[in-house]
Amino acid sequence: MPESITQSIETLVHNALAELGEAHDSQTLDQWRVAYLGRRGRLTTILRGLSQLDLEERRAAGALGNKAKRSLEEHLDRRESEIRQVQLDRSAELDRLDVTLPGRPLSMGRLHPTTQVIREITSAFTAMGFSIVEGPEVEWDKYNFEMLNIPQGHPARDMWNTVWVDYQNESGERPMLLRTHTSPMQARVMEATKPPVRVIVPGKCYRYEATDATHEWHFYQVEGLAVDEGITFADLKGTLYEFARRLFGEERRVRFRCDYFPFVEPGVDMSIDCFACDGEGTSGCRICRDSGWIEIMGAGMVHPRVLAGVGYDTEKYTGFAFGLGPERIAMLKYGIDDIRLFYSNDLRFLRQF
Ligand code: FA5
Repeated sequence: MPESITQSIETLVHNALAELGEAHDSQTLDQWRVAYLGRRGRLTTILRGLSQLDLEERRAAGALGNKAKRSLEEHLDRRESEIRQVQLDRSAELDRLDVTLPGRPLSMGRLHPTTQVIREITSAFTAMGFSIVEGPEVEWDKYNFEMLNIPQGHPARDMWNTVWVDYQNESGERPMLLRTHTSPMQARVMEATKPPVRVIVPGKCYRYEATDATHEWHFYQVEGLAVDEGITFADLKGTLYEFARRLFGEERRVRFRCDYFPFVEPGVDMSIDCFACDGEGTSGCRICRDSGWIEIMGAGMVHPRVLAGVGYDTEKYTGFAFGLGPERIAMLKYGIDDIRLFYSNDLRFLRQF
């Protein structure tokens, strides 16, 4: 074998190993592999040139070339694992955890005060045999007004300032609105079920109103409806009295006064005695404004026209209904003096509950 070939293979191996020792990342290793061992690499080029030699020389030079190739490959593997180990050590050092450090406190979420009060209200009624149903917030005039004995043009419509939806039907009417109360669900539930009915309906309502400390333009209501044979006003009073006792405590007194809602007859509003001044109406009571009583809901016996409207036999069935405002109840329970705090998303307020 010619001396020059042995020499150039040995020089190549020497240079290659020197360069390999300088490689510190996988990208440089890859470039090295291509330069020396690739299809057009330096060693491959030398081995290709052996074809001009005679058989004996070719065999000896080939063996030397292959030995050099194996050696370079072994060195490459070794260098690769060295580099990997250095990288691992470095990242272990950088990501080192001090397990003795105290943990960061977790910030816990909590239920909105309205949700908490709605849950208290609904569980008071479910314990008395009512089941919970929900209904649409975008409603038809038919359910929000007409089926509740409030026809077009009825002056009682002014009791509920309405947000109308910009939708027109083929007859040019605009019958779609954001429900002003949860009472439309009275009609929807009765339309879909035969008596006996015993439901409560928590849900959101909207009114086109200026806001103040006790009025929001969007707020919640919880509606109640019970219809069966022989239901009387005494059942209404007993149910609501029990509700007030469960929510506000044994010692609370309850007062019913006449009120007007077109879908009940007779209609009432229900108040509880003020727990801030113990019903004394002492001068300066911020909660009851010196009256000794706090109004919490409207209620009454379902109007026979509403029962007839859903096809119920008014000779056979009677019922009562009520609608209360959970935010107002939360305000009373927790002494909150402005309803607008509920939905202004101020964490200082929300974290108190
Ligand atoms: C009604 O909405 C009737 N649908 C209630 C009813 C149901 C009567 C069934 C008879 C039978 P009213 O507008 O008074 O009634 O509202 C009922 C309750 O909703 C109020 O007592 C109050 O707690 C709450 N509420 C009414 N308007 C607002 C408002 N703007 N912001 C916050 N809460 C309100």
